[in-house]
Parts: sequence; C-alpha cells; structure tokens
Amino acid sequence: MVAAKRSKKDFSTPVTIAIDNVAQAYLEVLRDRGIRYFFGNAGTDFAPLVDGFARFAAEGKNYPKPILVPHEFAAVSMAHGFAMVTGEPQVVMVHVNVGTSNGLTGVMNASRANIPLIFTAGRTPITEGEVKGGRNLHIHWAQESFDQASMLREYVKWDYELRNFVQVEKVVDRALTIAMSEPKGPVYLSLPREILAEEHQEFTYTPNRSRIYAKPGPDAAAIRQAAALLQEAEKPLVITSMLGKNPAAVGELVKLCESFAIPVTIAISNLYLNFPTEHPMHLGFDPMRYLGEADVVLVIESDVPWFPIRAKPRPDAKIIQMGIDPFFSRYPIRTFPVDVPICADPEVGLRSLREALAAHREKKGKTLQERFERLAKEHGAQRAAWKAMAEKYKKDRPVDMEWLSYCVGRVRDGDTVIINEYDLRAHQVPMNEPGTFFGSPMSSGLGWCFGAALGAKLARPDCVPIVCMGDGTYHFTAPTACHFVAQNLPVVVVVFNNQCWNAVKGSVLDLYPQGWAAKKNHFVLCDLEPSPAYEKIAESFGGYGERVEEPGEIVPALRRAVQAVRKEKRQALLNVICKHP
Ligand SMILES: Cc1ncc(C[n+]2csc(CCOP(=O)(O)OP(=O)(O)O)c2C)c(N)n1
Repeated sequence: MVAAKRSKKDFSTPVTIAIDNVAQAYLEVLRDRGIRYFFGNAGTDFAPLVDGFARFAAEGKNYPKPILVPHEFAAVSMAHGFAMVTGEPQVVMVHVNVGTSNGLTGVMNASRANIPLIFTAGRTPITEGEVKGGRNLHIHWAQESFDQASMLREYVKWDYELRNFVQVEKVVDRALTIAMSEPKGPVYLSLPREILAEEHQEFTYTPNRSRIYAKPGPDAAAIRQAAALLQEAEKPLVITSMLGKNPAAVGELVKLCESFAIPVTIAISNLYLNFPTEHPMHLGFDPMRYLGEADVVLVIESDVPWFPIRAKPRPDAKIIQMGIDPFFSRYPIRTFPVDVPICADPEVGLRSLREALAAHREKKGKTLQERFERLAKEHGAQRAAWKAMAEKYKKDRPVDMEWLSYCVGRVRDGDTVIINEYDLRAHQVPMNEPGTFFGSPMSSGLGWCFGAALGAKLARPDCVPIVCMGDGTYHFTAPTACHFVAQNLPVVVVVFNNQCWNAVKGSVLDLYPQGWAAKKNHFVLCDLEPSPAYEKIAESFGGYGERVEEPGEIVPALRRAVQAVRKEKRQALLNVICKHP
C-alpha cells in the first residue's frame, strides 16, 4: 500500500493511495467522506466492489461497512431509517435495472420525506468480450436498458452515470452535495461494471472535501409580516407534519408556543415527534377540529395540513407556510392558500419569528396568560377523553387498536423508539423527546417501517425499536429479508392483526356509504384470511414470537418482547389479534 503523502493537518493536500481498479477508488472516496455503511443487494455487477471490500478488510479499513439486505426495498428502507435518525447521507447499491426497480418504492418514500440517499446500481456490461468486466453471462445482454435511470428520474434530485476514472471523486461529491442540500433527497448513480473493473495502480484524491451543505435562512420581511399577524391573532394555530426531522426545531417551536400561547396540532402525515405530546400547548392530531376558528394559521413543514373536503380555514384567516420548500414543489398539484411564505429551516425560521414577536410581549401579557390557560384546559380534556376511550376498550376481545396503542404507550421508555406504519393510534402514546417517534412517509409506499426500524437500530445500537404495523403492512415489508437482517439487529415487531386491509375497506365505505359493498357486506380484495401465525416467522429466524389475544396480556407480552431484544439480543414479534372491521 502506498502511504498517504500528506501531513495530517493539511486537509486540502491531495493524497495518493495504491489501488487495483476504479471500484477501490470509489470505496476510498466513500470512506473518506464519512460513509459508515454500504447497504447492498448484490449481483454480478458487484464483483469489483466485493473484491475491493476484501482489500479494505485486509488493510484494516472498517468503513464503509457492507450490510447485506436480501431485498432492495428493505435495503432502501433501512438506509432511510438510518438517515432519518442520524441526518447522515446513506449509500445503497442494488443490481442493475432489476434491483433498481425493486428499490424504487423505497426511493419514492425517501424522496417525499426528504431523506438523503445515494441510491446506486450497477449497469450491466455493454462490451462483448473486448474489455475486462465485459459480458460473460447471458443476463448481461438482457439486463441492458436504454436509459436505466428513467424509471426513477421523477423521484431523484439528480441522476448520473460514472463514466471514467478521473471523475470518481467529483461524481461522489456531486452526489453527496445534491442529496444533502435542502430540500434533501435521494440521488441516483449508476456504476457500469467495466468502469468499476478498469485497472489503475494509483488513485489521487483530496481528503475531507464537501462536508458543508447549504441551509436556507428566512427572508426578514416575511418574518416581520408573520410576526405582525401572530401578534394580532386571537386564535392562532400551528399545524405541522415533519418539523421534527430537525430535532433542534422542536425546542424552537416549544419556546415560541409557550411564550405566545399558540396551540400546536399534528397533521395526518405525522412523520416525527414534532412537539412534546404532554406539553399544554399540544392540541392533538386533528387540525381540522380547530381550523375553522383560527384567524392565523402557521403551517410548518406540512404537505397536507388539512383536507379541503373536510375543513376550510375562515375566509378572513391568514395563512403562513414555513418550510424548506413550503410549497412542496415536487408535488404536481397542491394549492393550500398562503399569505406569507417563509422558505427556511424551521429551526432558524421559528427563532427569528420568536425574536420578532418578543418585542410585543409586554403589551399582551395578560391576554396571553388567559389564552394559555384556556388551551391548557383543552389539552387536559383531550387527554382525559383519550384515556377514557382506551379504558372503554380495555376488556374487548378481540383487542381494540385503541387499547393496544395505549399499552404500547405504557411500555415505552427512554430507550425505546417507536416506528409506526398506520395502525398505532399516536395520541395514545405520550412522547416528549424529539427523535423517539417516526411515522411512515406521506408517499405511503407500504412496508417501509420494518426496514426503517432496522436502520434505526443500526444507528442507535442501544435503543429498542418498537415497530407497529398492520398485518397488511407486514407483507409489504419484505418480511423474511427484514427478519434475516434482524438476526443481528434485533427489534420488536407488533403486528396489529385485524385480518384485513381496513384502509381499503374504509375507502369503499367512505366513497360508497350506501353502495353495493356496504349493503351486501361484500368487500372483495380486502380480507387477509386465513390469518397465518406471523409469530412463527420470527421464531424461524431465532426470534421470540407470541400470539396475543387477551387484552390484559398485552402489556406483559410487550415487556417480554422488549426484554428479548434488550437482554437476549434477539428479535421479537407479537401477533396481536385485533377486531376485524
Ligand atoms: C406499495 C403499496 N401498495 C398498496 C398500498 C395501498 N394500501 C394502503 S394501506 C393498505 C392496507 C394496509 O393494511 P394493514 O397494514 O393491515 O392496515 P389496516 O388498513 O388494516 O389498518 C394498502 C393495501 C400502498 N399504500 N402501498
């Protein structure tokens, strides 16, 4: 190995290392740029990389660490989970066009949730024997695409193909910069096998480049306008969905709402712990309940703050929309009204807003105090109603999801991370610390949760992820691939098993309350029966599995499952039999 020819302090001086081929140069740049993991689902295109990882191991280079995930959708979801917990960009590699298509739903999820992924795929060799790495298998002809990236171009911020050795470093940096610049999101890089296999003896690159990414700040005039509106507001309302993707922004929202007695509601897309649920200004998960009264609405990082078909703001209400991309410009149609747009990371935007409002506080002190007390009372009444609802169902068998969610809330502690895809009733789970709750992306590429929980576990080895999903969702996770990975990254899976796709059934009833299906109680394509013993699937991967039917057994079963992960270091699955709607 050629020794690094530079002083340790001088990060702008290029270094030269010995390599065999382009693949090794590529891995070296990833390593230098701080990429810790390489989520892979391999094929013949990976040969130079698999060989390169062996050289890395022989040289004691531990990162990026390859993680085999036996399904691409799970691999992308896992990288998604790691990135959502750490904020670090993640690298996934899949096999040519076929692997790309399997990972595509995961890329859609990452795209809508602004998760920075470098999604990469091999490209099948195109040469027919003239060049090393060229075609030597029948698949190499059939796996060629005219334009491999075309299938996902709409969902990535940038796509490119590595075309030659001299650009390895620049291409990786460009991919990282675009993925990490706001609004963050996935990019796609294809890596042709002949290029990866191309032989070179030395690689010169500049260490430690490109780790600073741009963050937009708010426009001062927009902040002044928004502050003036909030200052005069009698019934202000905050609606948010994913403010908590930057955990530091949660503290800023708390300070603003506490100081100025502004209630916070969480929209249906509920991706993060956006506001401590036990804070007196938290008014639950249904903004539409309060929307009609509000005179100033502050929408923060929320793609769908309300459903226009169900609720509308007052005609004279003023709407402020704040976010990195408050208009969600990648959505073809989204027309929520806006009077004051604030394009900013909410951490900075909210701080500026609070500072602008602070000057007026004295004048309104008494009014604010009264408002705070009124809202705190409403907050308390909401909690009491939720608890009463859980209690009402506490003896129901089959189990009611309201009660099951309440039980999850009782077992949760400071070390658990809740990951939810659909069925957990979030209002039943008190949560106050940012970074302890993650909900499924608004694109709803079903099955995200299990992979995401594995990524969260990899990112925070000491935590116990409790991943809540319906029995329908479970099938979409590529469950055996996830259980396979969970052998080394144990998590608790709670299957809210209602033996159907209630979301589909519900939409039929919604659209056709008096329709044929409702009248005849005949719902095709909705039931998942006979319901299998999901717990046995986890058992076959060495996990703890339990079928739970008794409502009084849920908390003890959850504790056994958490214990299996925490103490025995093995995965657990609870198959909780819930009411079949
Ligand atoms: C990839 C994909 N396919 C289909 C859907 C449509 N879909 C949304 S929810 C759902 C059913 C979820 O079932 P389950 O997890 O059991 O929850 P339930 O609806 O019963 O509460 C389906 C099929 C989707 N969102 N994503």
